[in-house]
Amino acid sequence: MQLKRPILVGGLGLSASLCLLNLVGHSPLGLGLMDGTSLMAAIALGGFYWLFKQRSNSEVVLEAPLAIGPVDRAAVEKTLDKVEICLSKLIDELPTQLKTDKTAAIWTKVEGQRQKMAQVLANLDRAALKISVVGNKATGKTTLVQLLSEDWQQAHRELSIVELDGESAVPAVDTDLVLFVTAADLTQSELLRLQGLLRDGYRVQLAFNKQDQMAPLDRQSVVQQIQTRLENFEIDVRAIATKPNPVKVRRHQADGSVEEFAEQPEPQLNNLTERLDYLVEKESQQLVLTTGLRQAKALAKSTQELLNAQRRKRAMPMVEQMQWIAGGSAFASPLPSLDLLASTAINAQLVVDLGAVYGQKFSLEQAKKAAGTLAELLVKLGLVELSTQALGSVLKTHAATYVVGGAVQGVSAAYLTRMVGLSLIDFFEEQSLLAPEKQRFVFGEMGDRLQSIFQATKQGAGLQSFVSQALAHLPAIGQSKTVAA
Ligand SMILES: Nc1nc2c(ncn2[C@@H]2O[C@H](COP(=O)(O)OP(=O)(O)OP(=O)(O)O)[C@@H](O)[C@H]2O)c(=O)[nH]1
Ligand SMILES: [Mg+2]
Repeated sequence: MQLKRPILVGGLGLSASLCLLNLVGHSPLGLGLMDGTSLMAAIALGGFYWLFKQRSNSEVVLEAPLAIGPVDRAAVEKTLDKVEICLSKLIDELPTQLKTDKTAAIWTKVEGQRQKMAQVLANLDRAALKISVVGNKATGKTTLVQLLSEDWQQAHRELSIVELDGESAVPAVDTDLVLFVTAADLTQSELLRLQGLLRDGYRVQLAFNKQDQMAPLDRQSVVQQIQTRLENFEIDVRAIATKPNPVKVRRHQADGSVEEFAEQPEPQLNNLTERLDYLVEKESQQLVLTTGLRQAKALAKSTQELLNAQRRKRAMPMVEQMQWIAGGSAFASPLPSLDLLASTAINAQLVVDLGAVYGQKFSLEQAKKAAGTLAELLVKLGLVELSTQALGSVLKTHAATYVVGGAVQGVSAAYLTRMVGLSLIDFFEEQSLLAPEKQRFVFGEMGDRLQSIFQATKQGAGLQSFVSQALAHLPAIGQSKTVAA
């Protein structure tokens, strides 16, 4: 019985999938139809690939360069134009009923985005700067803020300086300069935080505090060390001591005795205040424009996310429709190769349709190739195998159901189609957040995404509820219930 319908049943699903991949010219292992031994090898390879991926992810690599070049007003305006285009698209794509119903929640959101756009523009002309002081615990942030406010800030009254608590606090979006305080060579987590700040478009100044705790020679080598680490980041480093430890002073008296007392050295802040003077006097407008650009970009992102949420509402029913078509055809088809051709055709259709929802045009040729690549990934990562087994055992627990031959195939095909659909939506959404020149529709790079979507769905009652839905949607399997009763 099983041999007649080998598609997606246990390990045989794998060989059938490989057969298909061969048909569409995508044999991942160059083996075509496989026997039992090579099948095991393929499964093992899938596992190996997974292990390998896990390992290579564990090391943190700092990306460079991230520094921001000079910003002009036109760049901010251009980004705001994009926000407006995105809002127009959103409105344009609204279902007719929402388009006319101005009380709908989406219109409040659109209005909110427009107000923020006006605010960004208005803020470009301000004179007051905002500095946020960040850094690890007890590096001297409070002492520094206090010192600056007592002295340096008196000459720059329009300026505000705030200390952020916590080692991962994110500065307010209207922060013009982040003053990052460290008290030693930068740790990996500090570097990551710096990198995050730069990626988010903040201008950063580094203050290396507690110089008094170091011998003069060490001082220099640590400063150099820090500068080397920051080479690609264009971040300036200033060595300071906001509250040097008291030093013991011995004074020889006229009578020959020695008097010993502790003296509090003056704070060493000049290095930093010189630099801050320069920034406030010469770079103030740049700092404000950089903040404006960052705000405009944040607005572009949140607007694109609004658009994506709207698009997802159209995309999900498409995925659902396709998954039941895939399930139905896999269940009904007498020939495994036909089932598989059907499922690739369905996935290709999904690429075209979902692409269209997310504003990406794919030819049928491109879509077929993409579907082949995705099928290849599913096999290579062992996901066909895993889900077929998992769904098979869930089906067995449906005691009321007499599971006819083909039920596992049907449910699995539907499930795989759903996972592919969800991954594509995720992929298109992520791409939409990138600048057009950075968008890359390389479907072969969707492996991690497929893995995590499978993982997320497998947890909890995901599979169980999917099987219940499948039994309701695949009529032939549903009928078999009466056979059992
Ligand atoms: N030796 C030395 N100690 C300093 C210096 N600056 C600050 N300290 C000391 O470091 C400790 C922490 O200083 P704070 O200014 O409270 O540091 P902080 O970063 O605000 O600390 P949290 O807000 O708790 O994270 C205090 O005991 C300060 O006296 C310095 O230049 N040299
Ligand atoms: Mg503090």
